[in-house]
Amino acid sequence: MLTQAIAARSVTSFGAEVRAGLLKAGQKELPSKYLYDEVGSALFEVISVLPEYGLTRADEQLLRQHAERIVGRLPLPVLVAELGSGTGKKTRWILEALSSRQRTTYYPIDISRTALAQSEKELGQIEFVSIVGYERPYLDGLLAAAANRRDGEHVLVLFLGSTIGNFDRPAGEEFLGEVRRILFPGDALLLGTDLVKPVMQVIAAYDDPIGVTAAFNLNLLARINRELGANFDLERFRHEVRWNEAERRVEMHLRSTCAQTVRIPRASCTVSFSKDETIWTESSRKYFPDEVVGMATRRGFRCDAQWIDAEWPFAQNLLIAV
Ligand code: AVJ
Repeated sequence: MLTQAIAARSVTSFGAEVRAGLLKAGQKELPSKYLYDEVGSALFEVISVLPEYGLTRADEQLLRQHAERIVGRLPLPVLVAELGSGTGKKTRWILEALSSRQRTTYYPIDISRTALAQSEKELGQIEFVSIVGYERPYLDGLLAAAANRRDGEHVLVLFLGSTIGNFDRPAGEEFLGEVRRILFPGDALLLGTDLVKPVMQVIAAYDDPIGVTAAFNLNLLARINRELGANFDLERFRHEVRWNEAERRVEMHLRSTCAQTVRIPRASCTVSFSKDETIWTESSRKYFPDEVVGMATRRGFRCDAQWIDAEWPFAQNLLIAV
């Protein structure tokens, strides 16, 4: 078992992005990637087992049920690179199916060292699988992982959990194009996408009755307090969920319950909020199955297969670079 971590090169500063997002004219916003510090990632783990939130269960179930079929359609041998390693739990099914056919190197890519350590712990014991983590942004990490390919070896990229839904639609499609540019014809991308479903079901999934998602959202302000020395009063912000029909996305906001001013010393700024003004913290787009095929096709992939969960509409899309 070869296990090593390759450290980050440069990381854009948290403070600079917080400053830009909160001083922006119009809708204030914060990049959703900052929801996932150690506390936020732990809260997301809880979200993923809530009865109202079926996304992670559907994702994992599809991978468990279809791992053999998925792997059976891949050009072998492959190395595996995963964008956003998370806990590594659902990746197990793919790696186990692969490891009975070939020795496999798995490259989890994540800006969070905790996530890398976790996926290593979860998957480190699988026979014939070696793990090399990259603590880098997705595309930097993918470029580095793909550079390890040997003659005749293909690359399988995993982008699971509908993380693509956090991007704007155009940016999501553009991202597929960027992944494609790193790949060779015949390489594969397994893309998980949450699908359009009744609005009530979506709202309930992001506004659960015991408040885990609210805590997940508010933790972003707590993190700014911890890391940037800010004085957000968490009692004065409320978790809010909106369905944006035009964009087909669910949005998380933090609503200021009164007029207030917050100091953020290590972002060198002071931010004023009017009563009921919101900070937009995350969006999660929902897709039509054909829409995913269209996006992929325009960006140099063909959709080889699509598996859809019957209970919670979610799709695993096996895309092959053409
Ligand atoms: C991890 C991005 C897929 O969009 O559903 C869950 C994050 N936010 N509840 C999603 C999330 C609030 C989640 N993703």
